[in-house]
Parts: sequence; C-alpha cells; structure tokens
Amino acid sequence: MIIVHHLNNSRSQRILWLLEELGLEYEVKRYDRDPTTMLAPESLRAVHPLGKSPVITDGALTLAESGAIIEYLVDRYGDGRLAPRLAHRNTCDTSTGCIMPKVLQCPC
Ligand SMILES: N[C@@H](CCC(=O)N[C@@H](CS)C(=O)NCC(=O)O)C(=O)O
Repeated sequence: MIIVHHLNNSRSQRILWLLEELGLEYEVKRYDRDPTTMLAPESLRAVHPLGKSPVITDGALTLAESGAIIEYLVDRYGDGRLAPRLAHRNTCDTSTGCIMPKVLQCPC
C-alpha cells in the first residue's frame, strides 16, 4: 500500500492529485505545520531525514522529492499514462529539487 506523508498546504497535494488521476489506492498520514514557524513537525523527520513533505512509502521503499515521487509513480503504476517527455522530467527535477536553493546561492 502506498502511504503519502502529507503536510498541510504543501506540494504533497501534487502527489494526491496524481494518485487520484491514476486511480491508485493509497493511505494518507497527515502532519500539521507548526502554526508559528510553519515548519513541518519533527515526526516527519522520522519518516525521512529531509523532514519535508511530500514523502511516500511503498512497501520497503521510502521516497522524498515530489519530482522523484511523480516519476516513480508514473513509471511503476502509470502504464504509459501521464508520463511527461524526458526533457520535461529533467526540468521538473532540477527546478523543484531541495538542492536547487543551495545551487542558486553558490558564488561560482
Ligand atoms: N524539493 C522538495 C521540496 C519539499 C519542501 O520544501 N516541502 C515543503 C512543503 S511544500 C515543506 O515540507 N516545508 C516544511 C518545512 O520545510 O519544514 C519537493 O519537491 O518535494
């Protein structure tokens, strides 16, 4: 069973949307942002060390990063549906990855 570790008001909604479009069964575990800092709770870090949402678990697999999750779900369960062309996949991964802010702040 696919489990979506879902933080309120987050890009985890992309994953829920995709799962609905693919007609897959899944379970949602909800996490609430701290009302002051708006950060994710520590309990999310126990699921994945990044401590951000979305994260999915699918059997033994734990996967973070919405772009990677989307690719995984489409590849594994899509049967050709909703698969973007390769060039678009790379753009999505680069622009949404957690490493991107670090890259942009690099002085070189
Ligand atoms: N590059 C990641 C971004 C993950 C991310 O920053 N998630 C935000 C919500 S959209 C989050 O968990 N924020 C809470 C926090 O940083 O504590 C992805 O695309 O999944």
